[in-house]
Amino acid sequence: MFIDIAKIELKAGKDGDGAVAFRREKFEPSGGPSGGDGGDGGSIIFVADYGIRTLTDFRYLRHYKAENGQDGRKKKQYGKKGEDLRVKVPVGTLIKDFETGGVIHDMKEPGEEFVICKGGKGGNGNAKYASSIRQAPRFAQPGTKGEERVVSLELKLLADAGLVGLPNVGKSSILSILSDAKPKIANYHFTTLEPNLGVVKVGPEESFVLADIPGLIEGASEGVGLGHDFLKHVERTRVLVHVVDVSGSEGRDPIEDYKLIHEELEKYNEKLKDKKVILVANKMDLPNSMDNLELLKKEISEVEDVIAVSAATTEGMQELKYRIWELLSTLETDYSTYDEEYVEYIEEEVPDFTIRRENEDYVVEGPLIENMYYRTNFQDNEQVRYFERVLRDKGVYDALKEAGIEEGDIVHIDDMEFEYFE
Ligand SMILES: Nc1nc2c(ncn2[C@@H]2O[C@H](COP(=O)(O)OP(=O)(O)OP(=O)(O)O)[C@@H](O)[C@H]2O)c(=O)[nH]1
Ligand SMILES: [Mg+2]
Repeated sequence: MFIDIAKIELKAGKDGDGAVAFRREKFEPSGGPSGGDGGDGGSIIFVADYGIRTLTDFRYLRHYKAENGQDGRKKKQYGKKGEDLRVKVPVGTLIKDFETGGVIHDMKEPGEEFVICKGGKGGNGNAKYASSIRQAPRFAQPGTKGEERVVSLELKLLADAGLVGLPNVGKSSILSILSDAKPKIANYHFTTLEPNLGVVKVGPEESFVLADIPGLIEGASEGVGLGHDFLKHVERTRVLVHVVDVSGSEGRDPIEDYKLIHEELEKYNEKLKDKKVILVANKMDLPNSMDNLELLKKEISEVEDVIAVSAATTEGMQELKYRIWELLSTLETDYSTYDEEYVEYIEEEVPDFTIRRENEDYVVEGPLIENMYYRTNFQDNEQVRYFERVLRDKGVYDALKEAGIEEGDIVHIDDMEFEYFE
């Protein structure tokens, strides 16, 4: 099985901080608190899209970041929300936690959206903290960080189109020109012993998977030669790219060759005869090819198209690429997701704070502390009191007591030290 894998790093937007502001009005000299809330940070959202067939692009673009929210402003104006970042992934992509390998989500529904990283929540402005006893709050809530994650994307690659034909007709040569694959190419039969898969890029976001299987010979459907075992790959493709040596350089007749392979395919699986076929007349650079091409076109009418190419000069290769793509676009995608047993991803609860001992002292850490701490002005008594109140409300004091703290012990919060008093 061929699996496309990409590791990417994602970072949702941080929210904007709340604002501290006071209204100044003619008839209300003291003014009221008017700081607006910060805008939420943008989230990162995966979108399952049929147009994308592989994870190739994720190997080059590894970092994704959604926009930050803007800070709140005066006059209760909210900060602007950060723009969400939508990232298209192929239908069937498995999103795994990079560390544990656990499956976070299976993008199996076309068009489906999944929020992988939530943006930070906008902080409240001081207007939100006004109350009958605290009429002029001088603090605003800091915003929280956006989620960050490292994930791996995995996709079982299924070939969209399969190259079939007799040995030595140039299948691997064609694959090597159209795709990123580097198959072995040589002038003898059965150079290719195992199927090769390559990703063919068609546009900035469009690509398809092309497979090259070992050459087929008469009796392949009954197991003669090498091709038989690999015909199952061909069964699952949507388009067959049937290659013949149109020059007949090995003393063969391209029309007979086409028929021979066509019959073998049909014998192997009845359904194969219903597959759309593009007939590739390769080796156009060699003598006799022009005449043979005419005969081929006249004789064989059941194919979608006959395309004359030369893998040696690359003539016609672009046309072939677009023709395969065009045909694929008209056909339903028969995707299937991973069938492998997979490990469930268990989300780790991140506690608001943790307490640990460092020698005789106590250290309080965690997102709650970080978020509060970096926006509190410790010169301002009111803000300090608010900070303390949040610590108390969130259970930091209780937790310290539980950890055995006593009067006069030292508590570290970030780079600050406090003496503990009841
Ligand atoms: N002159 C000429 N030679 C070609 C062309 N395409 C392929 N060849 C040559 O034909 C030989 C066979 O090419 P491969 O691409 O290995 O053929 P294949 O169909 O993959 O062969 P198997 O893997 O053995 O089934 C090589 O020597 C190629 O260089 C072409 O368009 N013109
Ligand atoms: Mg080959």
